[in-house]
Amino acid sequence: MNFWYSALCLLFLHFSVNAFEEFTRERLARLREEVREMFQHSYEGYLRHAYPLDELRPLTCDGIDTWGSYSLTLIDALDTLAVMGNNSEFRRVAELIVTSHSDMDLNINVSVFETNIRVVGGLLSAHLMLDRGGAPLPPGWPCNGPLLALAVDVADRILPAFDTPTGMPYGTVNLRYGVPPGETPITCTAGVGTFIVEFGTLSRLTGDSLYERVALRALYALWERQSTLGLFGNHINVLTGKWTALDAGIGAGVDSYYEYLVKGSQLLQRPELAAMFEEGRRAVDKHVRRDDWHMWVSMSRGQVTIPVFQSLEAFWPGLLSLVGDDSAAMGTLHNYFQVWKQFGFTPEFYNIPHGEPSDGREGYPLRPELVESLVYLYRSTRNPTLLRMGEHLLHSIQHSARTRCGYATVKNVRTHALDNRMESFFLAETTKYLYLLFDPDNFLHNPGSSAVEVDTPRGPCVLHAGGYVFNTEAHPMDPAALACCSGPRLDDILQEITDDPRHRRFKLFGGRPVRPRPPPVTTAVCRRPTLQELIAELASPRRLSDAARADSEQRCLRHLEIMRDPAAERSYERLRCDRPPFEDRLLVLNEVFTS
Ligand code: DMJ
Repeated sequence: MNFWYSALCLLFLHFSVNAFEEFTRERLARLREEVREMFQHSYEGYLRHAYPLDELRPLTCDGIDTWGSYSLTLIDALDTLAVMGNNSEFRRVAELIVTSHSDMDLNINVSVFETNIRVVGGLLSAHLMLDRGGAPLPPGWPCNGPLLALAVDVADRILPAFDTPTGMPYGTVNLRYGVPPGETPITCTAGVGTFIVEFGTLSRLTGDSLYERVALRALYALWERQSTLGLFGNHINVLTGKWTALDAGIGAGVDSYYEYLVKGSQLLQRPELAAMFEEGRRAVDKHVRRDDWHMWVSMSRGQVTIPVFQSLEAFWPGLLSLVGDDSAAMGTLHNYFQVWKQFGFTPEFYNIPHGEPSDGREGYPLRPELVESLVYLYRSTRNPTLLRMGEHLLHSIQHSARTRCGYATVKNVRTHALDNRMESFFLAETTKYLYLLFDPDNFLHNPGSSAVEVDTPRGPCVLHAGGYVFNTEAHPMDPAALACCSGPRLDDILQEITDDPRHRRFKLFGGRPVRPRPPPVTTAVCRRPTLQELIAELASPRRLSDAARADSEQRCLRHLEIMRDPAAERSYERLRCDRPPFEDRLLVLNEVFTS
């Protein structure tokens, strides 16, 4: 343990002692209610002034279509209603979305990334929460249902974007016609590597492995193109596989690629993805990290190119906590929180050497990343200082961003002037994470102490046993539901245990005749982990044994082979892809660091 970490711990301990005295259950309940009111105020503002458009404009109190034309805020906010226990509204809106979006056959160009994380992710998560939200359960749930069908419909409409020689997707797709002619082939790294959580969920729930395979292929395509330092650039040409923006970092344009290696491995029990993250993180620590900051560096040489901290990077401490490294997470979080305290918000870009927001990037669009990290770290450490930080964040937003009909983007963190925009992630993420921070007993924090049994066409299933994996838009996925719809049936598990001589001696199922076992039917790309591996993984999810790691590397190689087998894929009509017009390329340059 180095000197600075020890000093930091003492500092935290000092605050903790004070904070511990302050954070009674009553105080937590008050904070929770304050967050609920914050959500309710902006949600109602959206419904009253903006629905069915995508977003509320919180200064003019009207609405606007932004990312598509699919009532984005309503879909993005739906599962937050269930998380906060507003079941009647959850039920009403779940039905409304099914009836008002019978399909997504819309002639609109949308971002493949945003549609996936906000719409597909939002629909899947709401589908998996139907029972929690007190909604009627459709026949075959959780492996069936109208919200799942709608998520499949949307995913099918963005799939043509992945029909490229590299397997990496275009950034834009038309929901009716596929990739627009002349579409630029330049996509940011996160735009390539942020699908495995949603697509894996789709595959495991529906039994159609296509989605998971497509997402994995894109992840591996990126992985193969890492620099000799083990770093990833910011933008890549999905037709040629050549990097077009060479700055490596953990913020805008790259962020959720790292996030999905961790979350994909946890949700889908794919240790090879965790191994990829660990390797990627080693390179980040070696070349991108400077003390507890992260800068932008050249992906090939490692020298600093842009010495800024970006507001989006604040998810990183949460991710580190998720992989079990709370000490590194605390150090970095401390730096980010100091920036928040300096201005009352984190600006989009903060120039580290100058200690100032970067010109033109002084805004705070109500982003969730800092409070997201607080949630993971608090869950892991129970350090009440983190609650105090959360309270500080909540009151900054209350103080400066609240308007008559919602909450507004802060245009400039120096002056706290406001902009007429409330992104849908404010209701999907920022308010949800704040609520979860102050609600330690929320079902989403279940440490595995309770579960629910449901009857499904595949037999009895245990759901809501904890271990929820949040997509990058804070839409939680229940891993138990995935196992329920695609994993071995209870009968198979009993059979496996009965067959195993190590278990037979316990006479667990003494007297039960051992039936000959048919070969396992798998829908996923790789073999399923054995029961023993699953148990070992559940008992110690953060540690991979050497044997497991070696096995995961083998599996990783096998995936690559499978992914390269074109015969194994469903084919799409190849879409014409002309050289992008000059304006489009300029637009892409401008997009660097703006996602
Ligand atoms: C969200 O849409 C997601 O969290 C995404 O990964 C990054 N940007 C916003 C929130 O800041």
